Amino acid sequence: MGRRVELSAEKQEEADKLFKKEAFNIVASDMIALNRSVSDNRDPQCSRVSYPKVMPNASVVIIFHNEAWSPLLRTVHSVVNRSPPEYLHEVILLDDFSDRAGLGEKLDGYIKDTWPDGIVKVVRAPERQGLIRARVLGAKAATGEVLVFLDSHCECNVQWLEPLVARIKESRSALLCPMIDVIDAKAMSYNGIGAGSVGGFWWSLHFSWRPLPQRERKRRKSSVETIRSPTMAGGLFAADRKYFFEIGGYDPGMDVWGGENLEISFRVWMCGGTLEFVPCSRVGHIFRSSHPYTFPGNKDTHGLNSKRLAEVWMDGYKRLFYHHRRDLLVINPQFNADAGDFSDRLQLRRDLKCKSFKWYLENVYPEKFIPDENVIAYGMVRNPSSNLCLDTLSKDEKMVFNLGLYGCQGGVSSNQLFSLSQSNELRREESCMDSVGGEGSPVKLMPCHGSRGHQEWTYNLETKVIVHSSGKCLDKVEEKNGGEVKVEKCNGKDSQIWEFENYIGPS
Ligand SMILES: [Mn+2]
Repeated sequence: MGRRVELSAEKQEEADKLFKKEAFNIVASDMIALNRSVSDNRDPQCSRVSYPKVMPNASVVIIFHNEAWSPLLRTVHSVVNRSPPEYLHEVILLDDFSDRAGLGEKLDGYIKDTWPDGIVKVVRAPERQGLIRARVLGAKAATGEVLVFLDSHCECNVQWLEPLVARIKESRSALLCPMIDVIDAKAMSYNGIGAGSVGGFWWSLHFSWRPLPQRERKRRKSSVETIRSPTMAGGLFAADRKYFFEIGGYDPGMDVWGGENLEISFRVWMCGGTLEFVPCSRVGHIFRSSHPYTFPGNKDTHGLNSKRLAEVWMDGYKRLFYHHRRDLLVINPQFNADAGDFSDRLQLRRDLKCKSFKWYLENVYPEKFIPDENVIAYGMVRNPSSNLCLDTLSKDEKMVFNLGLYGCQGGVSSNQLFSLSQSNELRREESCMDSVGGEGSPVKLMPCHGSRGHQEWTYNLETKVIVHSSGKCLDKVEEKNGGEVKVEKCNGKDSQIWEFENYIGPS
């Protein structure tokens, strides 16, 4: 039933040793039945949905490279055991050039013995493809009406397939993501998650989870209805097979891993499709703490793939990506920022008559904060007498921390990009400068709450002071790199003078 595994002290020691290599508890995984059941953790409404008699069939494509035996086979067993045979056309195991023992003849033999009807097929890549190109190879080998991509360390839950194929029957241009449950990498327990999130992104083009927006809460009539999401996390999704190729599959110029999930997300929305999360389809996934495989050539594939996606899909908004990745802006032999030729992808965008990225932001992701549009001021916030600027000091912006100061970097450091929003927040993409208002209390960066109060700041263009809602002025604690900022009684001294790199004014 997906419960946690308890290990003896001896076994635990072995598990800890192997954890470093595998990034999950292989000892516990090997102790669990390959066909274990999991608890049905869907919304109770889901079991009352009735699906049409005739629905498209699916090819489930599972890519693996040196995956451990038990998670790989548990994935396959869960697919076969919990998919109605009439909708499961085949399972394609795409071996991306593994060299781990057991994944060759032993695997072929196990599959032949376990599924003699041939429902599970192994396809082997002749050389290492990387995740992105391997998925395309797997999709090309598939012949079902619907493609479902899964990672090689998943467990499908009860009735996971029916809501996916049913929705594609309704709308062939919908890309669908099952809800991803967490299989704990240490205890191997199957844990349900809520259905309250959608996908977003950072301007650095990393994926983020976002709370379910109000407009989606309003639009949906029941908890079983699909949820529109601006982006997807990546590994697990379903699409009409022909539609998947019509809109360009994956970018074959992308290497190994990274950025492909945002690329396909932007593309499907901009080119007339939709991206939806399906609350009644749940699939568990082992979230590993690191990539247990190698990146050929040690390239920054996430950066280079993201550069391709920015160049092809983001129009002028690519400036916001390059603000984070100036190293990728020019092809500099020192950094190797060559993302290859993407003229085919630009042609695809023209052929499909896709909409602009501005359309995407306005219609699909209107909550997304744009640091330099519709704001009062943006850029560096500089204290002229010290030439120090407000700076995140590279801290993790998903956390709460004291804001810092650092020598001004002439506009080239994304750590120094701040915006004064129309609602008087002094903010980053997701976090706002916040002060409880006490004299000398440090100013923090924390998630924006959008209701002013501790997060309200007004800029006086004449006196160049930044005044907090408490009436106190933004001030320096110490005049040094790494120093902090505070609010203090306004006194007109140099330490309370601030200049914005770009001042536009209230609209
Ligand atoms: Mn994975």
